[in-house]
Amino acid sequence: MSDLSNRLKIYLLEEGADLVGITSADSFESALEGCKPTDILEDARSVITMAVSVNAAGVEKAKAMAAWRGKVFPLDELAFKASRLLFREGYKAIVVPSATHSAFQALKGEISHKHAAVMSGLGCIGKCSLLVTPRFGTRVALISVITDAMLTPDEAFEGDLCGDCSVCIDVCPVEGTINEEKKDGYYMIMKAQCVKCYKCYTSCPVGMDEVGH
Ligand code: B12
Ligand code: SF4
Ligand code: SF4
Repeated sequence: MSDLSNRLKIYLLEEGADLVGITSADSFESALEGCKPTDILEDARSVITMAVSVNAAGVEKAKAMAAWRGKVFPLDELAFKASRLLFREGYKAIVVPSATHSAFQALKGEISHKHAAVMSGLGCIGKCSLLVTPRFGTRVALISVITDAMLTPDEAFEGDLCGDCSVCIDVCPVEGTINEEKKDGYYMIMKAQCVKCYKCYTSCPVGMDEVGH
């Protein structure tokens, strides 16, 4: 691993990230049109993705929403720190916000943090189409930083953490929103039907014993 990649990871973990991964900008080839790192930074080479755990196992919607929102500012700060370190080393860096109003409206982000997280080894896309991490299940909040620095990429996550589980399908209040259908090899949901109840997020049994913070 390059010295800069290593330093960046150690620094971000010390500053409060629970998981940090790096992927190459090239790994976004199959991403939606307009949602590639090079659409944001023309000479993008690497994407750093950070996850912070969210203490929302088994809680109701209002608590889950508050717990998730409470992580947006810490994540912004972590991403700012990552971009500042890269800038001081002479590189360009652009923060992709954890989620913006326009991204929720358009049903697609500037880049997909879930996609970046899978490619940088943090977890897999589960049946509910959320990122599932081995330690925290779905209960993480994500942010990414795009840079022209050539960092050492992590291995993409290859495992399947869902197996025969169907908890998210069973708890979703809008039938047919979560199904076992895959597109391009990944689970998809019927996005427009989602009522944002957080049930798939709070109920995933993976990492249920890890409370998070
Ligand atoms: C738009 C959006 C929504 C939309 C659409 C959700 C969706 N499934 O895309 C709505 C409003 C429905 C929504 C709901 C929720 N969201 Co939301 N949402 C976003 C946002 C802003 C963009 C996601 C996006 O770009 N989707 C478009 C594309 C990527 O989605 P897609 O077409 O389904 O993607 C598939 C394809 O790209 C395919 N694929 C094709 N080629 C390839 C190649 C590779 C390598 C990979 C991996 C995949 C892949 O796999 C993907 C997954 O199925 C992100 C923040 C961000 N910028 O990433 C948060 C985000 C995904 N949401 C989040 C959360 C917490 C939620 C909710 C739990 C609560 C809420 N906010 O209401 C629910 C859960 C619903 C669900 N089961 O998905 C978290 C997810 C954390 C996690 N563990 O994954 C994010 C990352 C916000 C954050 N920064 O933490 N969300
Ligand atoms: S947030 Fe609620 S409605 Fe949306 S997919 Fe998850 S369980 Fe279904
Ligand atoms: S609830 Fe079960 S099926 Fe759904 S994402 Fe979590 S492990 Fe996968």
